[in-house]
Amino acid sequence: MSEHLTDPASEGPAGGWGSVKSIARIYGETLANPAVLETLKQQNKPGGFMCVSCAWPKPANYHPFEFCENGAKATLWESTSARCTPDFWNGHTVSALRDWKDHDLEMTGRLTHPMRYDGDTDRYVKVSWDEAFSGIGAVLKRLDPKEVVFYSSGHAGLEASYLYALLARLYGNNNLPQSSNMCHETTSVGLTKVIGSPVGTVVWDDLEKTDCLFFFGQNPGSNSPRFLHPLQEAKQRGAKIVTFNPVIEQGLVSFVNPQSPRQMLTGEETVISDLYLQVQSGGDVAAILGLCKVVVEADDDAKTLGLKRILDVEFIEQHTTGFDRFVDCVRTASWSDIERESGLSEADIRHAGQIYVEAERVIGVYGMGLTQHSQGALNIAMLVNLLMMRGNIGREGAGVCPVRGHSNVQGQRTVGIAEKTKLVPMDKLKELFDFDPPTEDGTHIVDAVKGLISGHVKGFVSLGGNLLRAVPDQRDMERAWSEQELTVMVSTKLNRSHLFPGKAAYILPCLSRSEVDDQATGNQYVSIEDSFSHIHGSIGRRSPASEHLKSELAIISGIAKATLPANPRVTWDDWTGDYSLVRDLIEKTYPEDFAKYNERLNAPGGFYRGNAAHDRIWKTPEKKAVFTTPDQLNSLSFADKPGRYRLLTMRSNDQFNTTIYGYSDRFRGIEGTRDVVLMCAEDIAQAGLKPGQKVRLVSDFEDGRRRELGGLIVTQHALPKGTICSYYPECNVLNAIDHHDELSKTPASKSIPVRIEAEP
Ligand SMILES: Nc1nc2c(c(=O)[nH]1)N[C@H]1C(S)=C(S)[C@@H](COP(=O)(O)OP(=O)(O)OC[C@H]3O[C@@H](n4cnc5c(=O)[nH]c(N)nc54)[C@H](O)[C@@H]3O)O[C@H]1N2
Ligand SMILES: Nc1nc2c(c(=O)[nH]1)N[C@H]1C(S)=C(S)[C@@H](COP(=O)(O)OP(=O)(O)OC[C@H]3O[C@@H](n4cnc5c(=O)[nH]c(N)nc54)[C@H](O)[C@@H]3O)O[C@H]1N2
Ligand SMILES: [Mo]
Repeated sequence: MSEHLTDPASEGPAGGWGSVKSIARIYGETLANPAVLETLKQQNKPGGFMCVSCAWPKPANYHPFEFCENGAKATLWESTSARCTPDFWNGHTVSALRDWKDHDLEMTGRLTHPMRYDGDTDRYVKVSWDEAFSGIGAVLKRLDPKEVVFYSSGHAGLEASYLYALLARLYGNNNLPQSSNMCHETTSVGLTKVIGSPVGTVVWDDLEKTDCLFFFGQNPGSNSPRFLHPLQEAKQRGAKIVTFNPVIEQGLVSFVNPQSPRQMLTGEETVISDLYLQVQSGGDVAAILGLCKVVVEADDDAKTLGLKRILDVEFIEQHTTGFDRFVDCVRTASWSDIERESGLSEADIRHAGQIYVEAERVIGVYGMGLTQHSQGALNIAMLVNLLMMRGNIGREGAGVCPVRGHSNVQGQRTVGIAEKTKLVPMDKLKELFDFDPPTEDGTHIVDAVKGLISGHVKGFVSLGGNLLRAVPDQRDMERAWSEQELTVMVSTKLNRSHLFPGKAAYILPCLSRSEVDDQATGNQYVSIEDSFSHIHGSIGRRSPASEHLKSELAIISGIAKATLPANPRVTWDDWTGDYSLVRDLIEKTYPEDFAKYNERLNAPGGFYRGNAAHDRIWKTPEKKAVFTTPDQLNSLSFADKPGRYRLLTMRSNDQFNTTIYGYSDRFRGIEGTRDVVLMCAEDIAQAGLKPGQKVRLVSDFEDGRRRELGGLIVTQHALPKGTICSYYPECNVLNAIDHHDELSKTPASKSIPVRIEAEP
């Protein structure tokens, strides 16, 4: 495989004028008020608001414009001048809107009023907030708490999230699944198993000191573009970057810094990856095993020659368990098996292994390319194995770095949005609020979807998100969703989950984070936690999109007051009037993480919540970090067979999850449509297809169910043989809810077995 690859279809480097043009296009389409440019300047800085897009950390020494293409688009998208008012529904029925694209639904603009579904006219109609709350409260009081789910997508701040979890527990369940169940749950469960921490160990300082980064299945150019800045700086000081990814992602190839006038004018690019290896989908276990083999061999040589050891023997002996068994497995693994399972050559893996061995401080970065597989947790454990061999965890400039998705997805978990009771200090809740918290574990997303499909779940409250569109077995979900007694969606924009209303259904429109949140004690701060476990205050300064909007926190309080019996310790009105009181409660519940919370709220760069594994304290049952011996060489749950492909569901830079900004995937050279399936030339020829031809993907789970997605245009792309790609969320009709990571139940969205059928 050649170094410095370029994707032949791509329009050039990440960042650069392409990103400026792309932001300008969204600005034009959303007709955002020019004042939004002032808003963008406040993004991700103390005294400003924290980006609503991804969870990438915010540095203490910020740039004049501390936002990226992705964050700017998210802010513009929220600041649109379009409004989805009650009048919109005069012209449209809910059923008719089901034929609309995700993009067109959100383009209707910001939701302005609380709405209730009216079955007689098949439309949403305006209601007052009081009517909405009392309507919701009446149904919730009637339902058995076990039948109700409180979902959250990782947008809402820590204060609202804490109260949301409290609402569920006071109501009587721990049914608090979250978007991370489809995302980094593999990290929460998998990393905890091996290093005793559910989150990454790297902090900003490590990024500045590292001399090598290994990327596995994370795409910073599209999904966390501000990451490109420290990557560029790392390259400029001579650090090496090695990437394992089936797709050539432009952000990992080269970058022109839009904040550098010189680079913008000269078009000078920074090459990001020194070596880019197109591992096949699901092939990382074998690829990493190969890297470990190189390390062991180099260590053997060093021992023979009496040189400094390559293994960090002291770390391994003092801090880990399971090494001997693992190293036996490494020694016995054959290169031919490794080549077959990874899709890479021994020579390429040796090259990458050599870079690893020569680097003093290595960071292992990963994303959905590792987590969303049937053996996603094994993928992560393998990466941790590799890092631990040379003591690259809990040391300056080194560590494991999962890159989180939603801006506060990690933080919501920190403050109690968790379905597992063992993750929550229930005794503290009992003491603070004088009630008996429910003791039974609640539902994970997979259980919630199954509960919906089987009819056991009868009510669903969603704090943000678009669950119906984000999960597998979407066709079943559509039917099941609308059979519920109650659906409540706290949302900013219209989406597909609103179009299958339950018997009682409400859309509750909320403020976005960049907007003024005026309560009894004035404009309120909220806070969020980034991927590096730093907590940041955030305050909105823009006028709200509608005078009828409420904050997420106020909406939760409204539902709670209408549903729960009075409790003198539970003072919803006071909390809504002053969010610092909620921060006091968070501090009382989690004193170690949140000491002096209100005082430290606006510390530049955020305040660090700490992470034991970062200090080499291992909160595993063994009190050691654990080497994992793989019992399979890939992360799949199915075997290859003729005509079966591994479908990888992908994101473009022109979407944020189910929010589709537009149809320009400029990094991959796909313009004007998302109805494509990417395949390599050899696969196209072997299947007897032609580029441009329309095909249908049919999932190949052998469970007797037909799941299909048609109308996809065969598009030739530089991919490993057998790996094909098509877009998320459209592909969610193809995945099965039982196809998930074995340990954490994260849906395996990156390895869906499919067949291809030509369409007439
Ligand atoms: N613009 C934009 N930004 C986003 C989002 C968005 O949708 N759009 N979503 C947000 C959210 S919630 C999340 S979780 C993150 C997601 O961000 P990422 O973690 O980057 O997620 P993906 O783009 O789904 O997949 C990452 C990469 O994994 C690669 N990959 C797929 N299968 C494999 C495999 O088997 N092995 C390896 N090594 N690589 C593989 C894909 O080619 C892709 O480049 O981004 C957040 N930021
Ligand atoms: N096939 C496949 N499926 C996947 C994935 C994949 O890679 N492939 N990725 C998975 C991942 S990583 C994730 S995180 C999930 C995402 O699943 P979700 O988090 O459920 O989905 P989003 O698309 O992020 O939610 C978008 C909606 O959130 C609402 N919203 C936006 N901002 C706010 C706000 O500030 N407050 C509130 N209350 N609402 C707001 C808007 O109404 C918008 O329509 O999807 C998962 N599903
Ligand atoms: Mo995510």
